[in-house]
Amino acid sequence: MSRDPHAPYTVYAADTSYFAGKLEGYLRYKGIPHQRTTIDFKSMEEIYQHTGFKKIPAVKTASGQWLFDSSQMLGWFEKQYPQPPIMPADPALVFVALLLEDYADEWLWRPAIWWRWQKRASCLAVGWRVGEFMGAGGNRLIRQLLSWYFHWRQRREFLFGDGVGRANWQQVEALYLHELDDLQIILSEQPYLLGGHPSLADFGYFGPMFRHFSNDPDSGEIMRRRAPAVYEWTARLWNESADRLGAEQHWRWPAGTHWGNLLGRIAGDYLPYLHANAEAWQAGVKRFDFAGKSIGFSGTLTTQYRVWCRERLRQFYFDLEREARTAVDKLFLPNGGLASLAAGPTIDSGLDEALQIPRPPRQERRKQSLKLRLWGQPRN
Ligand SMILES: N[C@@H](CCC(=O)N[C@@H](CS)C(=O)NCC(=O)O)C(=O)O
Repeated sequence: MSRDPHAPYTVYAADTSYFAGKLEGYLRYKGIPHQRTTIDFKSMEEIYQHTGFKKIPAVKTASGQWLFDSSQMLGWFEKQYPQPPIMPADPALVFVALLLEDYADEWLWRPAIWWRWQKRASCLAVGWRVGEFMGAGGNRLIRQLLSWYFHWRQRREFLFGDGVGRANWQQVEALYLHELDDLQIILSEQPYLLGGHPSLADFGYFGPMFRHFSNDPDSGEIMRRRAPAVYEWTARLWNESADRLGAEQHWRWPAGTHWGNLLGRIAGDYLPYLHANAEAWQAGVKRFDFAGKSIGFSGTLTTQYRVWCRERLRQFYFDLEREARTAVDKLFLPNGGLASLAAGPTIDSGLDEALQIPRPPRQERRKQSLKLRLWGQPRN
């Protein structure tokens, strides 16, 4: 019997969802008592009413409180179930884990959308699944219409309406292949990204790698052939249990050219992007042009949530003791450095309050614009 007063948890999820896969992987690993419910239009409304975000995963506790946002939830669950921690003992490595989680959450989202909705077999298969759970059930026509709608909406929202076009689609596609090539080497040498136990970095990567890349027909076959160690890791993590692994943890500091490549993408592309996004947010502009070291986007949408992501990372980075900060700086220096993370004064996302969890059940109804009703809330 669990002694957790909040348990059992009801997890609102879908078996196609990036972030629900990330959370479920974590809950299974920790053996946290939960039951899973697949969302539909009605439950998305319920989630929105209580959390203010029409997104999954969301969790209802036994006493009716609400949790949401996978990063916030992993932090909250770690406080309820601290052993064994998913954060390494060394604060410098904790920073690396946080950064890897954030990069996997936000930067690998675009290639995951590309490979799912731009490739024919994947978009047909996943569209059909989404159509089923979003309320069509056995009605073939509605299911087909929903499938087309999601196909159109995701491509518009995250690809062609967000700076992807003729000039850069090949680089977007290749982001997946680069990850595979580097992770294949790392995961051939050790069971998890930072050593013998899963860390926050593994759960972060689980988002894109599990429900999208390993599962969708087109990217899945590429993973099996090009990076079997990554494919094996997806199943290993899904089937892992903290009890089985035991309490003694061995962490490994990232080293080697494959890590260099991966950290180089973070330092050369992702962190400069986060910086440019935060500056655009502060200037109040809706879109901005971005040129990173290996990829650029013209007219990409400014995203408030990613201003918050950068705020969190900066806070952790600046709070590091001198020795840990030096270790992190040294790690990134040959790969482009962390200047874009540290640059300028803090830019406030204004999202801290809205992302606080847990949330008590809400009695008052939230009003919704027509756009929110029809288009949903693909972005935070
Ligand atoms: N930052 C959030 C992102 C959650 C998110 O974007 N979830 C997607 C599914 S993977 C969603 O619910 N999208 C709503 C929609 O597409 O309408 C988290 O970490 O949980």
